[in-house]
Amino acid sequence: MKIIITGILGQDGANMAEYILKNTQHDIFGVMRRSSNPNFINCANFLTNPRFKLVYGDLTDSVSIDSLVRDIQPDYFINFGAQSFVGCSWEMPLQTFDTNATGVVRCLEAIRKHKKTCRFYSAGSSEEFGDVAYSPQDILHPIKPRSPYGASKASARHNVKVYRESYGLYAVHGILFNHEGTKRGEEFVTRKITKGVARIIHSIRNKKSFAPIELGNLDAKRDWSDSEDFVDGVWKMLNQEKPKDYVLSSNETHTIREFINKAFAVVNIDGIWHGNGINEELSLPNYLVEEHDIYSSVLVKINPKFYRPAEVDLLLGDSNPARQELGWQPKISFDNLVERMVKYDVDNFKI
Ligand code: NAP
Ligand code: G4F
Repeated sequence: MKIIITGILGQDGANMAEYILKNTQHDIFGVMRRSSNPNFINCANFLTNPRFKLVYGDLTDSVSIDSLVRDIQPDYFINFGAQSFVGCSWEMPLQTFDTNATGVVRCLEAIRKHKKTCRFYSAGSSEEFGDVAYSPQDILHPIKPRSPYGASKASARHNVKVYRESYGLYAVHGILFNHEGTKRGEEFVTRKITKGVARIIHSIRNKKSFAPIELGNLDAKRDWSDSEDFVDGVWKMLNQEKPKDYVLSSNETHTIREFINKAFAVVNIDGIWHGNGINEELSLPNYLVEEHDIYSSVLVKINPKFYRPAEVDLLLGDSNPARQELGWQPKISFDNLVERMVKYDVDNFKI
């Protein structure tokens, strides 16, 4: 079997490739877009695997997507490629829509024309639920996006349904809640925090002053899981008797503030919160400042530039249908996830 995976240099694409290489005998064609200085760090474990091949393609370029499907004749097409950062989707609404929404139509059209039996995965998002109507959110929750990113993913969802019903394609749009890990991009809040904790603890241990981690809205709640658990769920979604969309989530929700507390606790720092709104700060307790003989003590401060024009305040998923019908079961808890990310970033810290 041949599998096309877009977004291969990103978090989920690389984890999916590792999962498929380990659990199947299939060949993978990992799609990367042309970039002047690509970063292969997430693919280090499989770049030279004989069952893996890197190919060029861009979701905004119909010719490349069409040619890939025509020439490779894939059995599965897993589309993880996206402008995936909600925060900058207001600055780049057209590029976001072209990649995330029109890009999915380009994939579906190529499959319809050249390989109708190819199974297609579309990377949907809990951002589609936006200002949520109820909790926990399940697959029937109304689509109410709050960002150009959320709107682009909602549009992709509609087209996956249209192509499934019009042409009989095996196409699914998984609604995945936030998922993280050691391959997570550094602009996302979890990795920004764990990298920041690593930088700060390194400074403290070397008796050097440090700058705080600057963040936006700490009250938002997210349902966080591990990406490695989720690629297993995606593969199960692609291998049902009939195509059906599912939610993948941890079924728990936590504030950004809770994530920060857990992350500092991993390095034995129990910070003290004080102030409100844009003046809120997390500081080192005095005994640690004195013990380590350092000048700086603010661990986290607010920078309003990280607030968004519109926020998704609460995400909490209901993945029980995926657990019952697909037999999917996540293995990594919230505490394990934070600990794994912090320890990885502390161990791999470079100035
Ligand atoms: P990611 O780490 O940002 O990876 C996205 C990948 O897409 C990157 O490798 C990027 O390439 C590639 N890409 C961007 N524009 C492209 C284009 N025009 N053509 C081809 N490739 C392009 O994201 P992720 O966390 O792995 O997420 C995977 C997918 O799941 C995305 O569609 C995301 O929107 C969706 N999703 C993620 C989450 C989550 O919490 N992680 C939750 C729900 C849905 P470069 O490496 O060149 O930048
Ligand atoms: O880590 P985030 O940027 O992730 P967000 O916006 O929830 O989106 C992620 O999850 C979606 C699924 O729900 C995916 F579809 C999407 O591709 C992506 O993977 O922000 C999480 C929360 C937000 O409420 C944000 O306002 O953290 C808040 N936040 C507070 N300070 C911050 C910051 N986010 C970022 N990125 N940077 C900050 O400094």
